[in-house]
Amino acid sequence: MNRATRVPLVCLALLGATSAGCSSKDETKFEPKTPTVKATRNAQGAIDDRTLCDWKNKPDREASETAGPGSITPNVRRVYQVIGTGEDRHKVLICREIDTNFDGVKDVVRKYNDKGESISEEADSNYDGKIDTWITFVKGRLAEVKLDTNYDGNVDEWKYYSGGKLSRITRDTNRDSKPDVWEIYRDGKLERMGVDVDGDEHVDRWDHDNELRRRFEDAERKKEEEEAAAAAKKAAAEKDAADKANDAVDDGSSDASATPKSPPKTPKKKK
Ligand SMILES: [Ca+2]
Ligand SMILES: [Ca+2]
Ligand SMILES: [Ca+2]
Repeated sequence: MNRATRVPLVCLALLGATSAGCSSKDETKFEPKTPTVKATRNAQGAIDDRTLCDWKNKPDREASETAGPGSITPNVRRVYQVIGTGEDRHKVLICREIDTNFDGVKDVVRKYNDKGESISEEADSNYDGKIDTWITFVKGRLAEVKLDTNYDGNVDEWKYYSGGKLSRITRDTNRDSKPDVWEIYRDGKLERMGVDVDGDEHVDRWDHDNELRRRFEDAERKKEEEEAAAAAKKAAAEKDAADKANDAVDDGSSDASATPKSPPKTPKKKK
């Protein structure tokens, strides 16, 4: 009895330490004979990890937990839908959620269709317990990202993608939940920016050149700064190397350093 209950706990404890623990077996085999997750009950007792996948009390779904990179305890849960019966019976990954900051609470969830394509992702990027990032995929490709950048619960930035590339961003800068800035992108680069000044959700002014110029100048300045930093670093490294070389010479035979400096006396006076 005692031993029987203890085994899973040992398993759990091993999951993080050794990647070849019980978890990876379950994951690669796709056949968790021991339903890996029976619990939000963890080894200790009752820890609610605030699961974002829908799998509890669903007999046709199975969940498995593994420890991702850098985690000691299982922080990744995969939920599978069981499809078919008998010989046809197989499992499809429909949901994956991760505790990315290892505090025991799940903060990113991605959902998949039965073709294995991503449908959506949600994330609590600042770990305050509220979702602030919503991503939508179309045919498995990134299509839309909605962000609550000030974490007040309202979306204030919408990013739209076409063919996987950023095509448009709209922003709500005055916090009235309506977009007032439009940015149009081509080939992933900002082409023009429009501003709604009077709040009727129509662009009143296209800041075409100004914005482009600003971005260009920003990029240029950044480049210059990086180059300056690189140059400074290089100079420091060279100085360091030169100092070392000098030290080496000083430490070494002084004859060696003396010889090349003083050229051989020129026997000029021949007459
Ligand atoms: Ca977390
Ligand atoms: Ca949040
Ligand atoms: Ca607005």
